[in-house]
Amino acid sequence: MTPPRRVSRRQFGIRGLQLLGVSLLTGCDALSQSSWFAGLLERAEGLTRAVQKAITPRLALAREFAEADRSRVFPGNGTVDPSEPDYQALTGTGFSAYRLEIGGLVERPASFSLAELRSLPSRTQITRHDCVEGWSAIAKWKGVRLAALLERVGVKPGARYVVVHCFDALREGGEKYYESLDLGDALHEQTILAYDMNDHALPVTNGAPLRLRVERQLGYKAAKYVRRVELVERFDTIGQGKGGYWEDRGYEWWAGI
Ligand SMILES: Nc1nc2c(c(=O)[nH]1)N[C@H]1C(S)=C(S)[C@@H](COP(=O)(O)O)O[C@H]1N2
Ligand SMILES: [Mo]
Repeated sequence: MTPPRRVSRRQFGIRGLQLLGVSLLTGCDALSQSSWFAGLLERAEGLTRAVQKAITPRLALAREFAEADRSRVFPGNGTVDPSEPDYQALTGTGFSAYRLEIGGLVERPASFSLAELRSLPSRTQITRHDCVEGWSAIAKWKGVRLAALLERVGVKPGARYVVVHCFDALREGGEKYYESLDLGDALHEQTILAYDMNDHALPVTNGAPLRLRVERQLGYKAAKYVRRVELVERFDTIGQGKGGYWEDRGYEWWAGI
């Protein structure tokens, strides 16, 4: 028999996700009254910072643009053609054998083909990508909401961060690219794993077949060539412990724009 406490916690989590979805449409008030969300933000940030201070900026949408604002050229940056053999094997078949894996602190570890990902709740948005190197570009992105995926697999109560692992290393044989978000950003309405860019399948240059879009942070958070998503309580044992490839090399973990 399942202990009653576990059942209620789990139901709480599912209800919380539904609540979040509804509240994003109805505004901040209902959400700020949700102790589940308040608790989530505190856990996600590991801070006792006043919730009212945390909530507004965390829920705000990044600016969205019109079709006509899209950049004629959207550069590729960092890795633009992963040389890793397991990635090359996938490009050879048009990514038909690709599966996104989701594991770690989830109730139901799973993997998803691109067709399955395309059948889940999606979002389309035209946003501006800002790279720390000093360039910006606007594109239209369509992808599965990370919140929808997390709802599918069920987030365990101890989970605090979503880590995204990629196929590529920037130097041959070097550390693989990775990034991490707290649950507040992972569940944000505009946080998607994008499979389309400007109405076409994402090109290899920009992260095929799947890349993260996290629109209120700098470009290096937007991990390309996503292979695996892992829910963790802490990330200090991953990579060099700072939560991302560039964070391990001195960039900020919270890269708000
Ligand atoms: N896997 C992976 N993701 C990555 C990078 C990378 O080198 N590898 N570079 C990052 C940086 S610094 C930027 S600015 C953007 C570039 O995305 P783009 O190639 O679509 O312009 O991807 C980010 N995500
Ligand atoms: Mo960047």
